[in-house]
Formats: sequence, C-alpha cells, structure tokens
Amino acid sequence: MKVYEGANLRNVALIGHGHAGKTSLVSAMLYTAGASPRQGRVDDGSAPTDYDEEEIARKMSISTGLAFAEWGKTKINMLDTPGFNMFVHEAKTVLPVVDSALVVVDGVAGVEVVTERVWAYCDEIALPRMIVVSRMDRDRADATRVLESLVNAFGRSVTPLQLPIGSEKNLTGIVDLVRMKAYTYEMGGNGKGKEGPIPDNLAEAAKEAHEKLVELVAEGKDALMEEYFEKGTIPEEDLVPALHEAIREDRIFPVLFASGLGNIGVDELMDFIVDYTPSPIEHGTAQGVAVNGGEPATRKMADSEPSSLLVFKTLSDAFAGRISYFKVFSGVVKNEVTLQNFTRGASEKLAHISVMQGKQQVPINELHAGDIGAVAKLKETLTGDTLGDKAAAIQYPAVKLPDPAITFAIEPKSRADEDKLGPALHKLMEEDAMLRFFRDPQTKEFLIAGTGQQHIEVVVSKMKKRYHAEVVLKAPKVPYRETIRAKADVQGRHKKQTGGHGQYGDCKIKVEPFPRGGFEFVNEIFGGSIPKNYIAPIEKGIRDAAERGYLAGFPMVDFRVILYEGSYHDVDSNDLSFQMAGRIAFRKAMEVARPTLLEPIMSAEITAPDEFAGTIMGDLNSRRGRIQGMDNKGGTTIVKAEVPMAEMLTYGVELTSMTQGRGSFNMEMHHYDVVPAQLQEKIIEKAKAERGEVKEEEE
Ligand SMILES: Nc1nc2c(ncn2[C@@H]2O[C@H](COP(=O)(O)OP(=O)(O)OP(=O)(O)O)[C@@H](O)[C@H]2O)c(=O)[nH]1
Ligand SMILES: [Mg+2]
Repeated sequence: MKVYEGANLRNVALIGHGHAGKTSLVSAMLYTAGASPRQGRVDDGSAPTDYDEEEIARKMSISTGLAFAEWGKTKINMLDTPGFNMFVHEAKTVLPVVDSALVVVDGVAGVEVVTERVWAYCDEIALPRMIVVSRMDRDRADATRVLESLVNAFGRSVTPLQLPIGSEKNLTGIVDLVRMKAYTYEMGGNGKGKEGPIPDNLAEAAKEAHEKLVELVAEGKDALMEEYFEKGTIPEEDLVPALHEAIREDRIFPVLFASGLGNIGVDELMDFIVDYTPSPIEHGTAQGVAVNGGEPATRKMADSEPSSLLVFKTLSDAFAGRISYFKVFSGVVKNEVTLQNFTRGASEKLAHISVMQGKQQVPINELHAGDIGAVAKLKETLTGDTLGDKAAAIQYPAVKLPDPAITFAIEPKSRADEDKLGPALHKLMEEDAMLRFFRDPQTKEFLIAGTGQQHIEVVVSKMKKRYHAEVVLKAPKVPYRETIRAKADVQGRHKKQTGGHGQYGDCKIKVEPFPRGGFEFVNEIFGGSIPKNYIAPIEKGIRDAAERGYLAGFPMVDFRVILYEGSYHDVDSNDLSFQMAGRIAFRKAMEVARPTLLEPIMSAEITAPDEFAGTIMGDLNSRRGRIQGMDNKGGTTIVKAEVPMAEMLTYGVELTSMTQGRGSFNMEMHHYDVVPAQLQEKIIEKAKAERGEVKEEEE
C-alpha cells in the first residue's frame, strides 16, 4: 500500500439525509477509481461501506464506513456516515477528523430534515462543504427545484459548479462550469466521462452560471475583482485556486450533480474533491488541550512534529477483537510504534497499522500527518482517546453528543443469556457512543438507553447474532417517588415487655415539606431527654421507613424531620428499640402529612417538518405535556416540551408513525412533579399488586 503525504490527502465525510445516496456514491467512486472490481450496491448488500450484517439486512448505513480511492496523485479518504436520524450522531463524531464534507442531497427531495441537521454540525466547526445532488436519474429529479431549496436553506453562497445534461432517466452527463466543458457518461458504465462541447440548449444557462460563479469568487478579493472588471472574466489558472480558497473559507458552497447508482459524474466529483477541497495540512494547526490543566494547546499538522493521533471510532469485531480508527494529526505514525495514551496514562503498541477499505484492513507501513488509519487490538484505548509521543503530550477534544432519547428495561431470556448479557453490552458500548447500560437504583431494573426504537433493535440483534445473548425488552418501570404536602407533629413509641429484657424507645418528631431538598434530619434535643447515641438509630429508623415509602412503596423525598424530644429506659432501651420508635413515628406522621406521589418529568425536544407541528402539539397535550417553546427553521419545527415520563415510554414508535418517519426527538430527566390526583389511585393499586402487598409489623 502506497504511503501518501498530507498535501496529497483529502479526508471527506459523506453526510446527509437517509437514503440520499451517500453509500452508493462511495461505491461508485471506488469502482471508478479501480478500488473495487465491480460497483457495489446497497440493494444487494455489496456496497463496500455497508458491510455489517445489520446494515445489509436493513439496506441502510448504521455506522460510519471507511474507504479510500487513489485518484491521480491523491488519496481520497471517504467516511460514509449514516443519514437516518437515529444514527446521525455518527456524522457529528467524524466531522472533526475530516477536512471537508460532501453533503449529499436527493435529486427529488432536495433539502430534508437531516440535511439541515448535518449542515448545522458543519457550521459549528466551520467545516468546508461541497454539496452533491445525487439520484439525478430518478423520476421527478429536478435540478432547479433542488437548487432553490438549497439556497433557501443555506443562503446565496450556495452556487452550482455544474449543470446536469438531460434529466431523469435521460440524464447523460454534466457541464463543468469552471472549465466550461461537458462530460457524458454511459448509464451504469465505468464512471469515466467523455469530454465534449456544451450542448446548445445549455449554452446560455452555462454562460450565465459561469459568470455568476466568477463574480462570487472574485467578491471580496480586490485583485481578482479588478482583473474581472478589466477582462470580463478570470482565467482558469486564477479561478481554480481562488475557488479552492473560497471553499476552504466557507465563502462558497459549491453544488455538483451525479447519479451514484448510474455512475454519472463520479470521475468529475473526484477531480473536484482533489482540486477544490482542502488537504489536511491546509488546516495549519490542530486544537487541543494540555493533558495537565486543560489549558488550550495547539499542534502543527506536519510530519516534522511529534506524533499525535485521535481515536475517533472503535469497532468491536467478534473475531478480530477491537479495531480503532484514528486520524494522525501530527508526525508520522509507523507500524509497531509504541505511543502513550494521554487520556488514560497508558502505553500502547500499534502493531499492524492499516487503512480500511470497507471491512478490509489493508496493511501499511506508515501514516503521515493528516491521514486516517486503523489498528487492531489496542489494550486500553477507547473512542475519544488521544495517543502520541510520550514527550509531547496533548489531548484532542471529544465531541459532545446528545443524551439518549429512549430507555428500555432489558431482561435475559434464560439463565445462560444472563451471563452473556453484561459482557455483550459492554463490548457494544465500546463501539456505540449513544448506547447506555445501567441499573436503576430504585426499581432495580437493568436498563438500556439509546437514540430510538430502531437503535435499540439493532443492539438487540447484534447481541443475539454476535454474542448469542438473547434478551427481551420491556417498557421501563417509572421511578415514582413520594413526598408530603403538610406538616405533622407526632410521637413514636416502641415498648415491649417479653420476659427478661424489655424494649423501650420513644421520640417526638416534627415533619415538614422540604421542596427539592431530598431528606434532612435535624436534631433539636437539648438537655439530654435521650442519650446522644440513640439519635442515630432514630434517624436510621426514619430513613429506612422513608426508603420504603408510605403510599405505594416508592421512596419518600423532599421532607425534613426535626427530632425535638424523647424518653428512654435505663435497662430496656437499646439501638433497635429507637430504630423502631423512629419507624413508628414516621408512619404516624404520614397519616397527617398528606403524602402524595411524584413522577419524573422529561424535558423533550421534538424535531419534524412543519406540516406535522400541529399533530405533534396536539399529541403532546394528550400526554399531559407542557409546551415550553417552538422554533421554526427552514421548514423544520422544533418543539420543546415537558412531559411526564409515564406518557413517553413508547413515544419513539408513535412519533415515527405520526410523522411518517420524519420526526426525531430526544429527552432527558428534568424534574419530579406531583402526579395528578385522578391518576394516583391507579398507580398505587398497580404498585401494590406488583409487590404482593406485605403488611408491616407495627406497634
Ligand atoms: N435511481 C437511483 N437510485 C439511487 C441512486 N443512489 C442511490 N440510489 C438508491 O437509493 C437507496 C439509498 O441509497 P444509499 O446509497 O443507501 O443512501 P444513503 O444516503 O447511504 O442512505 P443512509 O445510509 O440510510 O443514510 C438505495 O436503494 C439505492 O440503490 C441513484 O443515483 N439513482
Ligand atoms: Mg449509507
């Protein structure tokens, strides 16, 4: 495998709405560049970057796939990201390691919800972008309409570098508006265009678009502007570097046209990537922080610097073990080198470095600053870790991801599955940043959380196929709590006379609401009506009783107890008696303190095309939701609401059907609030039934 230096590398992430044609475009580029013997297809499971069995089964990308095309003197590293909203965080995580994005847009649909989302991710880090309108061979594909939707959404810096020749199934090629040449292709051919004159019917439009492009490039560049005014045009040798610079600086977002499946415009696309997108070393420096202290630190992206790399993705292969994908930010990383993992303070040997071609690891001797590679079997390294020369520590920042949207209770199907469940999930969590696995301390259930129903289904399927662990999913139990609404002043007395030693403990307490304070215990006994060593047992008795709740067995929270008096017996008093006294006092207090149920309220954010806004709000109302705000952005509505968790247990599925799969949401725990009176009885009944209602011993 040939070694490339930074100037001859391009790292591009393909991002965009689900189904826009990203994976097919990668397949076409690989075939056209001779990297694969035939053109892979998503539909028959042969696309090089959708090789995982879950991806093949679902005919969609789930995880970022890596591939490379050697195109002339340049190696183009392609990161094929998923566009389906539940997996689109994958795109966000890889953007910091690429130098530009290819925003792929469907030639029929134009800008869609996820197009906007990934565009915003690019905005956050000012990533240069090229827009590729693919699937131009489909019925009702319409270049003019798609361009309009792009300009509407992203502004007038969006400008075509090409025009399509022909349309729908008669799409035959593209006009290059920079060089003013036409290229025609055979549908489903080898992707190599035949150069020819611009067709007459496009000549006028091409000229106009060329001039507009030239003007846009010259804008803000005085020297170019003068040249343009003098000569009425800018020569190609000045135009290309000026356009390159404008794209690098986000002043122009160029638009290209293609058919991935039909392999049309694909060689031109790769030429454009080489000519117009920045190489990794054009970035200049990489931003990081010092390992001790977190002060900002930078590192020049050059071979001459000490080496540093960021692990941006981990695969946990059932056979090959852990494979770490990394980007070299500085220095040269050689095979067999030992580097320091600055994140974990451990040293790691990088035996057998490689570059990924879909699922294949192609061995390579060294990787230069700016390149992307993979290494198997690192011992301690996980996604997000920085490795490098021990003497030159630096740490690159981790990408902030949203919280999981949906939680399920997970149960093993059998005893054998039980042992495999934990290890399988821990392996899967290594490769899946949005998967969480934990135990609810209150309900004692094992829970898994993820981005949505389909995400969790993929996880369950991987657990079964890869690790032979079978599980069932259930809606999680809602962790209700209890609290009080009134004050109480009570006495708890425990007295028993059984033969020899008796038991005696007695305390007087005041109980009062303590909003959002958890539990507070205040000792106000002065003068020693009971000895000090009995205070703690009283508190313990109250705590234990509160933990078990009063109404329905949910923990009691947000109340304060003031212990102000008591009495004891020289012989019969002991710790246990005072614990009992505390428990009795607590339960007596509850009879007057008007206990009530609290439920978790989620803060939810729902995103969907405008047309569904009404449906979504109406539905939230029926779920006892409170709308907190609404935002419109380019055809997309974002609704913020607070909704009880109990009403949101299966929201993912329902939102999907309400919005024809075009809505997404995330939510997190926000606060606890009182359950409306008319619902309390039912919850209490249900909880009692579930616990088989054991009666507690009392005085
Ligand atoms: N007619 C036509 N169909 C295409 C073209 N490109 C892709 N398709 C089809 O569109 C569907 C989606 O294509 P993909 O390449 O998987 O799209 P994607 O953007 O990778 O989708 P996600 O991975 O889910 O985000 C598949 O059935 C492809 O065969 C194209 O240029 N023309
Ligand atoms: Mg894909």
